[in-house]
Amino acid sequence: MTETAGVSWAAVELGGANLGDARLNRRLVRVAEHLGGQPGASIPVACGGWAETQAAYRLLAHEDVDWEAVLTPHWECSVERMRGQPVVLCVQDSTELDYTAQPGIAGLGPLSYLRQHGLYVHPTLAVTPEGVPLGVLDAWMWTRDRDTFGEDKRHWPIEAKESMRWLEGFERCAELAATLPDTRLVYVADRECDIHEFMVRAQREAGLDWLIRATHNRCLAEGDKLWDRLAQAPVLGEVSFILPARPNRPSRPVVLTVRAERVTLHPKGGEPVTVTALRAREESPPVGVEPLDWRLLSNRPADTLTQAAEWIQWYGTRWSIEVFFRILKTGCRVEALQLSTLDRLEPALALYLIIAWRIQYLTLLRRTTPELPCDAVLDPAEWQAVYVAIHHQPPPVIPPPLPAMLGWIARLGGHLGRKGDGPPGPQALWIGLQRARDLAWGMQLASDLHTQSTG
Ligand SMILES: [Mn+2]
Repeated sequence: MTETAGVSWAAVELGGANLGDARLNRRLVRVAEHLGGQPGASIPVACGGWAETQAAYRLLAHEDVDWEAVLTPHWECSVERMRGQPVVLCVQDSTELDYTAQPGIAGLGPLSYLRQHGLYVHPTLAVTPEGVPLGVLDAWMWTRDRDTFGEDKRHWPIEAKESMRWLEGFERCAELAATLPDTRLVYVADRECDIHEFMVRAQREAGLDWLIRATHNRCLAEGDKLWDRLAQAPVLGEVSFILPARPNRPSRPVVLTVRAERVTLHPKGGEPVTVTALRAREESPPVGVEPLDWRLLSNRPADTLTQAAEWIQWYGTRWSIEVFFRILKTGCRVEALQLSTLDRLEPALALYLIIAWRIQYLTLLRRTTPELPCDAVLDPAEWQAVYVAIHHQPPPVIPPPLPAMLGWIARLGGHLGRKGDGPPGPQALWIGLQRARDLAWGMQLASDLHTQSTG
C-alpha cells in the first residue's frame, strides 16, 4: 500500500521490534497492519495478494521470529501506558486453542481429551480498575505431552506442573513492578490459581499485591478450616451494584454481605502463609437464582468496607480477560489459522494477541476517555475514510473525538445506535474496523488513480 499521511498503529506499537534485521522489523509492522486491518480473515485474505502473503509466511517461519520477539515492542509500549496509572491489575488466565480440525499442524498436543489437538495460552492482560486494557504483558504457551497424558501428576514438583504458569506469570509481574515505582500492580487470578506454592512465593514479594479467588477449604494454623472461619468472620458491611450481564446470565442488582479476616493457612508439611480471606455473599438472591458467593484471598488487609469493596470491584474486572479471549477466538478466529508447525503458529498468535488487545482497547476507550481525539488510536487513513463514508463530506482538519468516531465505526459494523441498543460491543467494532480499512484502501487507490491521470 502507498504511504499515508500519518504513522500506522502497527508502526507505533511494533516499530521498536528488534528481530536482528531492519527489513524483518519493517515486515513485522506491515504484516501486523494487514492482519489487524482484517482481524477475522485468513492470512492470505488479510494480506490481499500472493507476494504479501508469502512475505507474511516467511516472517512467521524465520528462525529469529518467536512469540517473545513479536511481543517485546508491545510490552514496551504497554509499560509506558501503565506508567501513568495509579493502579494496574495484571489479570492472568488460561485458554485452550483447539486445532483438532487441522491435524496437519506439527508440534501440538492433546487438550482435555486425547483426541483433541491444540495448545494452551496463558496471557497476562494489564487492565485499569475501570477495565481499560493497557496491553498483553506475557503469554506463556504450552502443549501437553501425549506420553504422560492422564497420569496422576499430584506428586509432581510444582516446577514440572502446568500450574507453574501462575508462578512464572507472577515473577514476570514482580519484575515489572520493580520498574514502575509509582504504579501499584495487583496480580489477579481466578480459582485455578488457588495454589499453596503460589502464595508461598508471593508472600516473599513486597512489590506486588495479589488477589485470587479461593477454591480449597484449607487448613488453618489454629486447626480449624477456612470455610468455617469465613462464615463467622466479622461483617464489614454491604456492597451493592448492578451485576453486568454475562452470556448465560442477565444483568441484575445485587447486594453482597462482606466478611473478612486475617488468617494463616497452614497445610500439613507446608509453609504457613498469612493472608486476608474475604467473603462476599448475596444473602437474598431472587427466587431461583444462584446467589453470588465469592471467597477471595489477598496479601493486603481489608479492614474497612471501602477496602473490601475495592477488592470486589477489582475481582469483577477480571472478566476483561474473558472478553479478550472472545475477541481472540471469535473476532480474530485464531483457531482457523493454517500454519504447518507450532513454531510458526506461536509468532502468529503473538501478533493476534496484540490485535485483540487493540480491538478491546478501542472499545473501552469509548466509554472512558471522551476527550481523546480519534487519531490517538486510529490511522489517519482509517478515520478519514470512515468520516467520508458516514458524512459524505471531506474529513475535517482536526480529528473528531474518539467516542464519536467509534460510534461511526460501529455503525459500519452493523450497530444501529438506536435508543436502548446500548454502547457498541467488540463485534460491531471489529467488523467496522475491517470495513474502515477497506474504505481507506479504496480511497487511497482512487486518489492515486486521480493523481496519475492529472499528473
Ligand atoms: Mn481460568
